[in-house]
Amino acid sequence: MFCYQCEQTAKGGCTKVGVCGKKDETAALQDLLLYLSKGLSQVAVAAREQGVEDPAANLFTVKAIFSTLTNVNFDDDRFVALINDCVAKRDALKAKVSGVEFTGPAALVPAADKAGMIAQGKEYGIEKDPELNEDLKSLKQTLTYGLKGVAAYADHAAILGKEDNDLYAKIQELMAATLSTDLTLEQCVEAALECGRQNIRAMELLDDANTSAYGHPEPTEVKLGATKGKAILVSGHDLKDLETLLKQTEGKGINIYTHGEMLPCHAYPELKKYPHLAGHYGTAWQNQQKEFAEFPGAILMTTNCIQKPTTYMDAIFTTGLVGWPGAVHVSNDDFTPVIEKALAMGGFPADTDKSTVMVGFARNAVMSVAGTVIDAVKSGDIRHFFLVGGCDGAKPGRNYYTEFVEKTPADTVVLTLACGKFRFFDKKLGDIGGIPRLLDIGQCNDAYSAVQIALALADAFDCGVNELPLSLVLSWYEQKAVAILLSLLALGIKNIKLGPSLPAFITPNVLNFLVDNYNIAPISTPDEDLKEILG
Ligand code: SF4
Ligand code: SF3
Repeated sequence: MFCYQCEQTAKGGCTKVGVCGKKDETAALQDLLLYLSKGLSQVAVAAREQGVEDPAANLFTVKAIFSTLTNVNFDDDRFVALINDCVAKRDALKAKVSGVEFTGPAALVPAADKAGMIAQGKEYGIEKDPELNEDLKSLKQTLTYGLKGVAAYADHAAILGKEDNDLYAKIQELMAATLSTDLTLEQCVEAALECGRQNIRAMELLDDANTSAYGHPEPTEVKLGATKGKAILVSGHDLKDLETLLKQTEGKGINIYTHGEMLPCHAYPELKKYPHLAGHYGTAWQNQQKEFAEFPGAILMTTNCIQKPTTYMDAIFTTGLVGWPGAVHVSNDDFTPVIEKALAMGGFPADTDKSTVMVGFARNAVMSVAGTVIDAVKSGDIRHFFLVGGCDGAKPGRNYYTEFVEKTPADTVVLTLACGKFRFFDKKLGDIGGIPRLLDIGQCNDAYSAVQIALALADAFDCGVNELPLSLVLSWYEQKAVAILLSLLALGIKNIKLGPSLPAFITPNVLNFLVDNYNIAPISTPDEDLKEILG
C-alpha cells in the first residue's frame, strides 16, 4: 500500500499499515474502488454528451468516492460490495452509450472475489501511477483528494434531498481528468481550482439542505457532561441520522448526546426542540478510544472519523458510509439495535459536570448582528478577526491552536469551525460589547457559512476579503479540508496559515507556487504568528 492523503501520514507515506489503522488489503480495495469510480465517471461524461443522465450513477459516484476518505470505512466486505455496485452501474450506463470505445477503468473487469480484488487494487495505487513528473502527480493527487471532500459534501446534501446534476457532472469530469496523461501543470492547477469552485457549490447545497430541513442555527447554550439515565452518543457529521434517532427514541427514557462534530446540531431549531437531546459528551475524534470506552451507553457513528473500537466493540454501531469490521452496521434508518443496546446498558448513574458552551454562530446569526459588529470594528473595539478552525488530530504540534487562541488579544474575535475547535471550545474568552469573543460557526461542513460571513464583511467595508482585518489560521487532517483549502484559493483568499504540517503530497515546486500566488505559510509559533498578523 501507499497512502499519503491525510495529515497524520507516516513519514513519506503509509506503506505497511496506515497510522489510521487502514490495512494493506483495505488500501488496495480503496484504490480499486477509486480507480473504478474514475471509470464510472468517464462513462457518465460520455453518456451525458449523448443526452443520457443517470441519477443513480451520479449519486453512487459521490458515495463511492466519499467512502475512501480518511477514517470513513475500514470494512473490506463493504468495499467489495461497493466495487461490484460500481461496475454494475458503470456497465448499465455503458449500454446506453453508442459509438464509444471505453478503456482503462471504464472497461476493467473486477476479480470475482475479495482476494482477487485486493491483488487487482495493488496495480492501481498511487505508487503505480505512470506519471513521471512529481509536480504533476502532486497536483493530480491534490485534485483527487479535493474531490473526495466535494463528494462528502455532495453526499451529505443528497441525504437531505438536495442534489445538483451540474455538480455531479463537474465532479465526474474532474474525476475523469485525473486519468489524463497529457495535462500540463497549468491545466492541473486550473482543475484543482475548479474543484475548489465546485466545492463551494457543494457546500452551498449542503447549507441549503441543513437550513431548510432544520432551520438556521441560533446561539444556543449546550450542556457538557451527563444527565442521569440511559444514553446514546452520536458522532460523525450527519444531521438526518441524529433527527431519525431522536424521533425513534422519543418517550423511551434515553438521553441523546452529541460527540465531536455533532456539537453544532444543538443550535438547529428542528433538532434542539427534542428535550432528550441532552448535551454534548467528549471532544474531537482522536480522543474517542478513551471517551467511548467510558461512555455507559450505545454509540452511533454516522460518518468519519472512526477509529478502531476497543472495549466498546459491542456498543458501537455504524450507519451510512462509515464502517468498521466487527461493528454492527445499521442500514435503512432503523436504529432499533442501537436503542436496544442503550436500554440494556447501565447509563449514567448520576448527573455530572454542569459547565456549558455556546454554539450556533453560523452565517444567519452573525449577520443578524452585522451592524453591531461593523460599528465595533469602526470604533476600534474589535481590532481583528481570526478564523481558527479545521480538523483536529493526534499529532503533538496541534497545541499551537490552543495557545494561539489563548494568546489572542482582548480586542480580537475568534471565529471557529470543525473539530479543531475542541482544542479551545470551552475557553471563556468573554465578549466585546455583547459580541462573544469566541464564535462557533459549526462543523467543517459549515465552511460555507464562514465564507459567507467573510464576504458579507468585505461587502460592508467595501473592500476585498484580503483587505479585511481577518486572518485564517487553519488546521487540516483529512480531505474535506483539502477541498475547503482549494475553495479558499479559488476565491483568491491569501495569507492563510496552515498546520500543523503541510500535506505530504505537496512537492516543493507546488508549495512555491502556493507561496508565490497565495502567500500560504506554515504555522510557526503562536507568538510569532500573532506578532506578524497584528503588526
Ligand atoms: Fe496513512 Fe492517512 Fe492514508 Fe490512513 S488515511 S493510511 S493515516 S495517509
Ligand atoms: Fe474532524 Fe474527522 Fe476533519 Fe469535520 S471529524 S473536521 S477530522
